[in-house]
Amino acid sequence: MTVREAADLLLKARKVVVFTGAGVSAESGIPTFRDALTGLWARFDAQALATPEAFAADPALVYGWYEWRRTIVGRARPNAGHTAIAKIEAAIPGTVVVTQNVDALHEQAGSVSPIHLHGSLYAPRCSSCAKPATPPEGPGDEPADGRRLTPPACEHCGAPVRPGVVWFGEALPVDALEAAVAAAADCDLLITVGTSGVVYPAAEIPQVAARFGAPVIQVNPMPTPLDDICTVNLRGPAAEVLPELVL
Ligand code: BJW
Ligand code: ZN
Repeated sequence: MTVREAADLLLKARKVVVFTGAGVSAESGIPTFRDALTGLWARFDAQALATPEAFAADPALVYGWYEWRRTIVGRARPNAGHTAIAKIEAAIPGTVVVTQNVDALHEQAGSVSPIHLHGSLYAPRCSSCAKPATPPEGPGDEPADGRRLTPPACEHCGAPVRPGVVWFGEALPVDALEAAVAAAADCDLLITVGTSGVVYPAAEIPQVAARFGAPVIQVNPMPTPLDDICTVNLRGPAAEVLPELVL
């Protein structure tokens, strides 16, 4: 199927779920996780940085790494892919954006209340009492002393503040996951953009839509394990393909 045939599916849809991963922000200059060479997990050890055990063992290493990530994200701007998604949302009121990303580029492009399945770099919280910590202002400063940065102490209980993201082995926010599953089960079109589809339970979202009979459009330059459930596989970068879908 071509982009035009995919665009026809979109024209007919009334309840759309747009499910995004790191690839949608790649052209904004934010590294993905699993792309060869440039992906974060090609250069850094996920077990040493993105697990609760890693934070417990070395809070400054983990906190500093996330502040470095926040610096990159804070300087990035939404690209034509984020803008096209906001355009879909404006044109089709029953659109729900579900993202695995911890940046805020969907919001900056005009998407209203995207569901963040894996949390946000802008929602730090206490690692012990879980109360929200004061969000840092503006882009983070590059941590001095390599990337290590001692986390601030919680103002309620004194425990270290942690990034408000979902690490491996942690449960996803229940409300977010339930809302995403419900939207996927109820939609009449799901568009999956820039995700490798290997991280669960998030990768269930497009599969739920397909199981409930909705067509699935995938936008990704590379094949993924989701290819087989997709009605249309559009192989290309999000910032080029998505604007063609919403012409
Ligand atoms: C472009 C592009 C362009 C490039 N345009 N596209 C079932 C089976 C096996 C394992 C599990 C399972 N169920 C659970 C697990 C364990 C684990 C898991 O899934 N592991 C697998 C990796 C093996 N899952 C978990 O641990 C989850 N928690 C959990 O299951 O809890 C259970 C529990 C229940 C109750 C109580 C307690 C526990 C949590 C997962 C958390 C994931 N966290 C991360 C880090 C977030 C914070 C941070 O930012 O550091 O989330 S990992 C990382 O992967 C991040 C992402 O959101 C996530 C998904 O990655 P994404 O977005 O797909 O990026 P990439 O890089 O993988 O792919 C990019 C794609 O873009 C590629 O396809 C490119 O081709 C494409 N692309 N340029 C369009 N221009
Ligand atoms: Zn606390």
